[in-house]
Amino acid sequence: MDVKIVATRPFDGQRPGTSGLRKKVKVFQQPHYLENFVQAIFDTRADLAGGVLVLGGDGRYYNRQAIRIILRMAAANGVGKALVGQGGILSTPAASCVIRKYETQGGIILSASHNPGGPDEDFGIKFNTPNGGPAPEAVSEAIYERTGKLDSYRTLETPDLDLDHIGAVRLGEMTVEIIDPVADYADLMESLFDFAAIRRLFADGTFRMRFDAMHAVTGPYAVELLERRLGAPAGTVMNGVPLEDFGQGHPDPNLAHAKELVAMTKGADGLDFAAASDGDGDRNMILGRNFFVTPSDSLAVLAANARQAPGYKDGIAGIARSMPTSQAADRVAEALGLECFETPTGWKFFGNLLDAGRITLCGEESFGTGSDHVREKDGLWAVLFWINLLAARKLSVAELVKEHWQRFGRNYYTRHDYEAVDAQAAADLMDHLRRLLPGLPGTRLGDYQVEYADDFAYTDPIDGSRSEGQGVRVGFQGGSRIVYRLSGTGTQGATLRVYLEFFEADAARHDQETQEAMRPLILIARELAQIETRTGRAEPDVIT
Ligand code: VG1
Ligand code: CO
Repeated sequence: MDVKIVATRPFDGQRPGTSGLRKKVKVFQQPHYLENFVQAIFDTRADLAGGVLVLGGDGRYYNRQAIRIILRMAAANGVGKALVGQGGILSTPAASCVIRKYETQGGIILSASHNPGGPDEDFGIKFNTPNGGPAPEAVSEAIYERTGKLDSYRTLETPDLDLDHIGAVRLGEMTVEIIDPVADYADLMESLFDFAAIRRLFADGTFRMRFDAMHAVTGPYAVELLERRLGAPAGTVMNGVPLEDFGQGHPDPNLAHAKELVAMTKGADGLDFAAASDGDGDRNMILGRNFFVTPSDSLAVLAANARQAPGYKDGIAGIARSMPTSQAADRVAEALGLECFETPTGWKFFGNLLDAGRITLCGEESFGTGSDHVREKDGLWAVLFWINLLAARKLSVAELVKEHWQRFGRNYYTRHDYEAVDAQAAADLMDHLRRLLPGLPGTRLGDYQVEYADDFAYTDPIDGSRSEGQGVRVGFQGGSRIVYRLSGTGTQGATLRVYLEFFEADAARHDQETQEAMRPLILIARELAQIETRTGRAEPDVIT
């Protein structure tokens, strides 16, 4: 094996964000850019030499080229074996499943998740540790530090490998095993949910649903699970063929980007159930007839009903949610006498709690829900969980959620995003808010009395690691909140996220339109942060 040592120089800005390194494809296509980051992974993860690496991505533009670059480098860096999804495909939760199942030394996932794909759009790479989860901050930081010092990387000069046929081939001294990207994951799903009950629901013929794969990675997974293993009618999965540019869409399962699907749930004749997933398959949106389930409510409803699914029949340990996620899950935890954790944004912060068995379910307001079955959020898992609940409880989506609100109260919730704003203006806005913090507690903003105001910091209860500057929280008496933070996944300027939550205990007031019910809080949030004066934006770009 002739290892080629290629001279290189560090690039600025290879620090991973909320979920790996995400940049425009053009940035990744610069000579040595991807290679440097990958070499930094091999340099800092010594056990990959002689070990097993999982590799796959969401199929977006540049996925195949990147896989080939990484495979050559893996062989040149002494990796013993690479497990690669056929065609270079592995959804993020499936990659996590494979890393865990085969007890590998980690994985590299290629994805920019819900960001658009194509030659002028986004690409991304992240390293997952042997527990199957996204690298914790200390690991990412070590990789980043290494990128600043590199002067060479290792690769091979070999012809392109065939990624499309299942089986093992050699690359230098490394074995490359092309695996079925769906089978292991589908088996895991079958072990968690009541497939017999779900099959009966579909066989009955009255339950009508669609799953929108948004031309992204979940198509083959959803067809296998819903149409093949569970017997849903052909065509249940829409946009099921993964495309490099996601059909020029924005593979983000929310009310703004999955319009066609949402329309199918409207009216007296609307679907009973509809769901969608994102580019890499870790997000989910849940809809019923004329009904949208907020991701925060979804986590709370799954937690309250978990015993209905065979995989959780003995009950759950604790629950965790990211800080901006609504406190609906906290109310369930309290009622069930479970521990509840509030973590910074990003799935990596759930890993230690899951590994330690302190939590079983966790979620984020950004359409992310998951459990201890893998170490990533999992879109299809959430969809199957919901179908399992509908089959077991024999209620509609709306009935299930309304029943939940009756019992626990309703946490009205919305997120307003201001995208691609000037980065300096966004940083100044956050500074302005931080300066206001000490003076806020005890003051009144409109009808709301400020109870606390802080810049969220978190100490991991398992390893004691500390994460600061995780977003500004303003909490009001009665449980309402405003949270501000800047996105760590965007590739253009800054994205300001404003998260709003308003608690209503009275069931007679649970049927208000969300934006209307939250209007006073929305206006307070805009004024307090001086959003229009500082960013020039009178209205958000995306409301979810
Ligand atoms: C966003 C979401 C966050 C999520 C992250 C990765 O991050 O807010 O909750 O964990 O995306 O999800 P940010 O920093 O842009 O707010 V995914 O599906 O993009 O891997
Ligand atoms: Co994603």
